[in-house]
Formats: sequence, C-alpha cells, structure tokens
Amino acid sequence: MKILLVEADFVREVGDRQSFFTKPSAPTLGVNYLGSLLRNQGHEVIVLDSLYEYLRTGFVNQVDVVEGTKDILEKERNIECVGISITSPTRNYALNIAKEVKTFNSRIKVIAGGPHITILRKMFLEKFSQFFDFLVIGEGDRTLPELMNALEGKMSIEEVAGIIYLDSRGKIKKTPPRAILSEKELDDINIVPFTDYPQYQEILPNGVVPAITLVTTRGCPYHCTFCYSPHLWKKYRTQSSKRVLAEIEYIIEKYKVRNIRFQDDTFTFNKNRCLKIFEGIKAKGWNIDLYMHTRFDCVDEDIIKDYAEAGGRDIYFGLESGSQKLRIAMDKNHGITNEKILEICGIVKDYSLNLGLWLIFGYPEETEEDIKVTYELVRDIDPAEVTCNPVHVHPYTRLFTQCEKEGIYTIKDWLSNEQDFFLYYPNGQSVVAYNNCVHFRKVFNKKKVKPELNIDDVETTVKEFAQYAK
Ligand code: B12
Ligand code: SF4
Repeated sequence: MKILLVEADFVREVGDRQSFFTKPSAPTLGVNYLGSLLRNQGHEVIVLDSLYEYLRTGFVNQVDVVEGTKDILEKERNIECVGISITSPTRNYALNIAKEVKTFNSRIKVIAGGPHITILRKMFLEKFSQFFDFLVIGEGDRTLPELMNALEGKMSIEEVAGIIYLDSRGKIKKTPPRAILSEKELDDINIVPFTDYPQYQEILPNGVVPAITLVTTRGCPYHCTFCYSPHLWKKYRTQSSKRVLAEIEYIIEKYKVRNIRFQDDTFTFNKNRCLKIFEGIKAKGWNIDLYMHTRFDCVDEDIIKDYAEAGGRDIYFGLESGSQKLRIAMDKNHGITNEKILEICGIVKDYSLNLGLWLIFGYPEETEEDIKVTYELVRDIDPAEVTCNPVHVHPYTRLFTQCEKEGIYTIKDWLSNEQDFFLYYPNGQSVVAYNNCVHFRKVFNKKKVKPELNIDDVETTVKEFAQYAK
C-alpha cells in the first residue's frame, strides 16, 4: 500500500542554509520512525515533515506542510492512505492537512495518531468525522502496521486493537486497547526498527544528515502538573544501552551524522544505563556532539563528567521557576533547593557544557516576588540559553483539571478549531507572562544576542504584573 505520513507542524523559522549545516535541526523522529516500520513491511512510504519541506524547497519557501501535502498528492497519483501525527497545539494544521486530502480525493483513508489523538479519542472523531477515518490511540508501533494489513484486506478492522473508527454505517466503533510495548520489545529491531531518513539522503549533499534525534525511553517517571508525557506513554520504559549504542553506530555509518540529540524526557533517570551509553560512545571514539535534557534531581557529577567526555555539548534543564514554592506547586524538582541547583550548574560549567534552562511564566499564584527570585537565580546561574514559555494548559494534565474546576476551560476548548495554538492560564497573567518571556530571552540568551544583564527590563514587567494582578 502507498502511504503518505505527515507531521502536522506549524510555520516556523528554521534558519537558513548556513545555520542548518552549522547548527543543524534534526528531522522529526515520530513520522520518520513510523515510515521505517512500514517500509520494512513492504509498504511504499513518503514522509513529510516541515524541516524536510523547507530543505526540499531550497530554504526559500516558508515551511508549510499543508502545501507540501497538496504537492505530493498531485505528483504521486496513487496514494491510498495519509497518516497524520498530531500534537494538541498543531491540531488546526492537522485539520487543514486532512481537509486538503479529502478535498483532493475523498476515498483516500486518513489515519490520525499522536498525543492529541491519544487524549481526545472518540470526541475528536465525533467532531471531525468528515476528515478522518481512523484514530490510533497510544503507541502506533504495532497498531499502524496491523491497520495497514486490515486496509489491504489481510485481516478485519475489528481485529486491530487500539483504534477508533467509523464503520460502514457511520457509527463510531472502538476496538480493545493496545498493550504497551515491553522493554524487551523496545529493544527488538524487528518490532522497533532503527529509523531511516531516505528522503533526506536524497536531497542533502553526499547523503549526510547533520543531526538526528533519538528517543531511547518511553515516557517519564515523574508527573509534573503541566505535562502530558506520563499520560501518553503510561509506564516509563527504557531501551538498553546495547540497543542505543547499536542504533548510534547505524546512523553514524549510514548518515555520517555528527550531532545526536537525545530527546528523552529525562535521559539521565537511570544512571547506570546512562553511564553505559556514555562509556560506549567514548570507547568507540565516534567524535560526535551530543545534546540531552533532564531534571536537576536526576544528575550528579559522574553523569555530567561522562557526558562531557563522550561528546556532550549541550544540556538543558527544566528549571521552570526560581521559586521553590512554585516548583512545589508544579510538582517539579521540589526536593531541590536553589543552592543545590546552583551547585549542579557550577559542575556543568566546570565541564564546559552549554547550559540551557526552560522557564515557565504565569503559573497560577506566581507573584512579583517569584519572578524576582527567578530572575536572581537565572542571573546567578548565567546560562548559555533560556527558553521561556507562558504556561500552556495541555488537555488532561493536572493543571487542566485545576482549570476545569476553576471554570476556566472545558475539554471542548481543545476541540474547537476557533482556539489558537495553545491555551494559556488566564487572569491577565498571560500578557505579563509573555512579557517576561521576551525580557528573559533578551537578557539571558547569549547565543542569540549580546548578554546585557539588566534588571530594569524585569522590574518593568514586575510592575506590569502588579497592575494585572490587581
Ligand atoms: C522530541 C520532541 C520534540 C522535538 C522534535 C524533535 C525531532 N526532530 O523529532 C521538538 C523540539 C521539535 C518538539 C516540538 C514540539 N513539541 Co514536542 N516533544 C518531543 C518529545 C520529547 C518526544 C517525541 C518523540 O519523538 N517521541 C518518540 C516517537 C516515536 O513518538 P511519537 O512521535 O509520539 O509517536 C508514537 C505515538 O505517539 C504514535 N503516533 C504518533 N504519530 C502518529 C501518527 C499516526 C498516523 C499513527 C498511526 C501513530 C502515531 O505512534 C508512535 C510510535 O508509538 C515528546 C514527549 C514524549 N516523550 O513523547 C514531546 C511532545 C510530543 N511535544 C509536545 C509539544 C507541545 C511540542 C511543541 C508544540 C512545543 C512548542 N512549544 O513548540 C512542538 C510541536 C511540534 C509539532 N510538530 O507538533 C508535547 C505534546 C503535548 C500534546 N498534548 O500534544 C509532548 C508530548 C511533550 C509534553 N510533555 O507535553 N518536540
Ligand atoms: S515536565 Fe519533564 S520531568 Fe516533568 S513529567 Fe514532563 S517530561 Fe517528566
């Protein structure tokens, strides 16, 4: 069967040719991984993600996967199926992609999967049944190949666990839930194959893919109030260090990749596994650059040292706030004091790693004092980079449940295509939160702008905050 897999993505700045080759973005993992899975089973697969679309169009056109989908459908006349990967913020892009497909040819089957689908399930199909035929709930590793078999008539649709669909009478049907993959299965390359990027190889000089993402665990053992990850993957599971090293060897040989981005939620949670991976990379002498992110309560000097020696360049932490009161409210790093955080950051710097911080502004009950404390802590840490976001309220997180109770949002808000990209925690705070994001970025982002450690910017927003908070 011929299938097009699309990552529903938004138009974003990916930089230019020069920045792509010097500080490369990695192709999307999810759809490329699913593509490898289906290709191994003999299907003809085309994968479209926004980075590919940008590269394909020669770094000129804006990244637009809806246009890209249309182009491909017109060029490749016999596509029978389109699979779309959807996160909550990208739901409207996904809808536009699905509409484009159904307008082009209503007989093409549209299958949706990914975090947003796994959360909204039946409600999503009830609302958008004219554009989607099948929803895959949770892990697609086994479900998607089985669904393709069913569409080819090799088994019946009802036998495919983990899907929601419209039957021939237009009634919504649900099959039994799909069991999650075990750690043993996650290691098995016949079940979870190495990800291939053939379409990238076709367009990049000498087939070299500069950076590749790896996700070597499923889910996260923590439950921060604003985060959806633990719900998506249910139980935290890891691939073995042996499997991870084998995949790294594969992508180095095949794609000459020099930059590997470990995008696991909490890469260092299992210290032993993590050290074995770093030791393995060192022993092979691969000379690659590494990126990873983690939590302050999941690292120590052994990990940082080994990471740096293995080629670690960047390490990002979810600090979220400098206020311990807020970290407790978020259920994040609450056992950790600011002194401990500073100590860890000191070690990271001793090993010359680029230190990045994620920050959240506008969390419920954030006060002027909290913002000041955050400013002071970030100033003392002196990171290479900060990424700031006003607090997003993702569906069915604990923060969402709190908002539901407070009468701020209902799940219907996440179904409405009127709503923009994110839902924020409101009460006027989002304006202030946004201002803080802008100021913090301006003040602390060394890589992007000259650092000017200036409290005035922050004080201005603190004053604005006081006005909004009244
Ligand atoms: C890595 C990552 C990124 C990277 C991607 C890097 C890259 N080059 O691949 C970057 C930084 C670009 C990124 C961006 C964003 N991300 Co992100 N990201 C992740 C992360 C950590 C891992 C994703 C991954 O690759 N997993 C491994 C693959 C194999 O899993 P998967 O893609 O989910 O696919 C599996 C299933 O979901 C399913 N499936 C998925 N798609 C489809 C499609 C079909 C047709 C089928 C049948 C099945 C199926 O089958 C797959 C195999 O089991 C997840 C958290 C997590 N642990 O999953 C967050 C996560 C997916 N991101 C999230 C968000 C919000 C974003 C952003 C909106 C952030 C932002 N502010 O810009 C953007 C949106 C980008 C987009 N197009 O949607 C949220 C989504 C929450 C939600 N409710 O939807 C998550 C869950 C993080 C979180 N904790 O909340 N992200
Ligand atoms: S924010 Fe990070 S540590 Fe917290 S639950 Fe999500 S992935 Fe895990």
